[in-house]
Amino acid sequence: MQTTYVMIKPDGVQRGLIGEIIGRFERKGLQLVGMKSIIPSEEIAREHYAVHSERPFFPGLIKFVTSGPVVCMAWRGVEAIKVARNLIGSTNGREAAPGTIRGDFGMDMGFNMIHGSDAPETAEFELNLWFGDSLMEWNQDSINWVYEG
Ligand code: DAT
Ligand code: MG
Repeated sequence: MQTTYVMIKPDGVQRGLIGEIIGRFERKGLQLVGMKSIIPSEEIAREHYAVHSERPFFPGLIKFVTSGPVVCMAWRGVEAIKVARNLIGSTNGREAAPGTIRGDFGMDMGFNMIHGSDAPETAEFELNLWFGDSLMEWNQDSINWVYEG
């Protein structure tokens, strides 16, 4: 099992897409092990996007992601990191495949509504950054009808 960090960004919240987006992860069969909504501080936003700190779009990205509420989530499942990235779609909404979140609802590169960890190391870093050790351990009974083995 993997756990991945997923975050609905301020544009997704402003556009009223929280329920639509969460529903896709739920219906896929992933398990929700963390969720909260906050307005991110500049400090946490800068840490989260530290890998992009030298890029020209970095200041705008920080301003955007701290502009209003985000929904922070932790989703667990077999290969959850890749599964979540597949649900999310490629970075630019105009090029993202239909059926993905960005492909269905997005028209922009910066305003792409949602973040998902891209590797086990980044998932660990991001989950720790946003949730610390407060993830929930719980048994989801329906799991027996999600995985055969
Ligand atoms: P992703 O969110 O698909 O993992 P990323 O990690 O490369 O994409 O970039 C993080 C975010 O930064 C991305 O969701 C939107 C923004 N971004 C990336 N490249 C950009 C660019 N060339 N211009 C403006 N914003 C960009
Ligand atoms: Mg990324």
